[in-house]
Amino acid sequence: MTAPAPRVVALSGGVGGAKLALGLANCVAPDDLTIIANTGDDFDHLGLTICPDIDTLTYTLAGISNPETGWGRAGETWQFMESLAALGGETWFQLGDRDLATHIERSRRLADGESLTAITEEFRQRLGISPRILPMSDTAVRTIVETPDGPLPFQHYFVREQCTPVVTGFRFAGAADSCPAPGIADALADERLGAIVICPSNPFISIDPIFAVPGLRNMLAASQAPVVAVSPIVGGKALKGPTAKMMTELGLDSDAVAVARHYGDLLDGFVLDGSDADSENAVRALGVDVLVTDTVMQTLADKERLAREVLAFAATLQG
Ligand code: FO1
Repeated sequence: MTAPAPRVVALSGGVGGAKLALGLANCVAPDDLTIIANTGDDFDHLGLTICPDIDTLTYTLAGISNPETGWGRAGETWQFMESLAALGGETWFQLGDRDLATHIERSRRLADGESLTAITEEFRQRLGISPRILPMSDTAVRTIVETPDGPLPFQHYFVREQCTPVVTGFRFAGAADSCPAPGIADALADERLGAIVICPSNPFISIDPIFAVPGLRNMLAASQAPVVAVSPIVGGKALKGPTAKMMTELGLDSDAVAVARHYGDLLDGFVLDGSDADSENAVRALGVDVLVTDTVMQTLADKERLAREVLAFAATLQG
């Protein structure tokens, strides 16, 4: 009797995280993958509750995400946006007609008292997605970006201001009153858990909000499974988004070592891109094991290969 396949928990936010989540979904048995989604990017807009990182994960895993942007739906039409503009509505945050259905139905269900976990579960089943997607919390936790000109809600920083403002820090409003969504504690305490994967997401805006939920980081640290992070920095810069710019503005080196250091004692393993192989010893000096490989995911095969390599690496760290 061979041992049952190991279960996997992945932490993901943003487009980069969703890419590896898709790779993991294609190489882990359907019921053995749980993805904890960042909800710090969420915001209330046009009277709707919008959860971009849950939607980016859901659409990516369902194969219906916009291949150019990584967020929103493929094959979108923009009648709603055009009509909204004609009425003088806010159109800086682009909501396609298909994507709009998600926000309207989620907002209706939330107003009816359904939990974000239950809504996310229903949506992923209706979209035929196998892995479980759990929001980090069912209560609102909102990333606030501190800038010299005052605090900005995340999407105002990221989209409306196009990441231009200098970042001096982050706050996670609501975190103190939040708790991990149902299912997270059990998933992280599961004896069959073989790996906890921190996807190549921005550590500050996609992963730190998850750790801001009281108890969640400790659940990860207490898990018997190894924790492996994939660097979101390749060759000293982020493949997408403001990670390197933020790190510089926060007075950090914008390199992969600084990301490993940021995760600190949580990590058992860190995955470096080949272009950062010269950082291997510096990461090992942190007491973290290292896998050096090609972490750039362009094709589906790239995503699946990286996922397999990360899980094989985690297996060497088990025990
Ligand atoms: N990102 C943009 O840069 N511009 C947009 O207009 C935009 C709209 C949008 C709509 C729905 C959605 O789920 C995501 C959207 N994003 C947009 C991405 C969003 O800002 C995410 O927070 C980022 O992907 C980082 O996680």
